[in-house]
Amino acid sequence: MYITDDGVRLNASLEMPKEKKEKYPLVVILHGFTGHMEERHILAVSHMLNEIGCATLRADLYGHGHSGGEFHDHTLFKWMTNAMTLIDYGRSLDFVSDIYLCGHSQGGLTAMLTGALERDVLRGLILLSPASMIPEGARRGQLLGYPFDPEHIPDEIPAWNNQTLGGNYIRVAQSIRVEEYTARYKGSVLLVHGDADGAVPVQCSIDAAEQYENAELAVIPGDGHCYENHLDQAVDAVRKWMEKQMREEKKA
Ligand code: FER
Repeated sequence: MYITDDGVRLNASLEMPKEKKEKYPLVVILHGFTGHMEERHILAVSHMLNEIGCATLRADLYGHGHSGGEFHDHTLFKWMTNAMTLIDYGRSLDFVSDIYLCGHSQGGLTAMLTGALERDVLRGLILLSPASMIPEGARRGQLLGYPFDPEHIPDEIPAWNNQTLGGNYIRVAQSIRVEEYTARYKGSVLLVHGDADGAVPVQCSIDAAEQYENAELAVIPGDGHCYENHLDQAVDAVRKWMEKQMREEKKA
């Protein structure tokens, strides 16, 4: 199905838990930079959540997968707007109880930023290897291993898979102070990160766990950026945390 955000079609998939009930928590799941909603780790988390009684909404974000927009033109602002649109869609569903936002890497950073904007709507954040160093890298002139002059932003820089990324991506990223967003979110946060992640250092999650008022951190020893070695452990960390949230939800 498609969910439209300001005229841009977002390819999305809503999946329900097996067990039938009147209401379910909904987890909105965001992929990373150059990723898409069918990636192995995205599917693994989503299907586990369906098993334990959550509905999930996965989507391809602007310029990615089968959604509209050009990769070259995507920015963190566009992804944040996409995330808000997906949350609004979730709020329109009468079977949805609490809404959680989950994101991997750049999608994890997007979840951190959107979490602050939707702090009164989101029951919790699940941050998988969140790429929280992107804004500082953009200010320093270092993204994707490509150095540039942060005061004279290039029209484009080389990105993965022979693609190019427009300078507006950098302009937007430079404007974001991640710690202002983490300070604004007071709900429950789970961080999951492999300590052998070569794309996003585990320190990003260690720092974020300290910045949040109410965060838990699961470091997966020997795992990489997409949980290539221990996907089961990453999924299990999310399962345990979410089961605890659902028990507390019931009590409330
Ligand atoms: C970067 C390192 C990692 C970067 C983006 C990422 C745009 C994102 C990784 C991901 O989403 O998987 O320098 O710059």
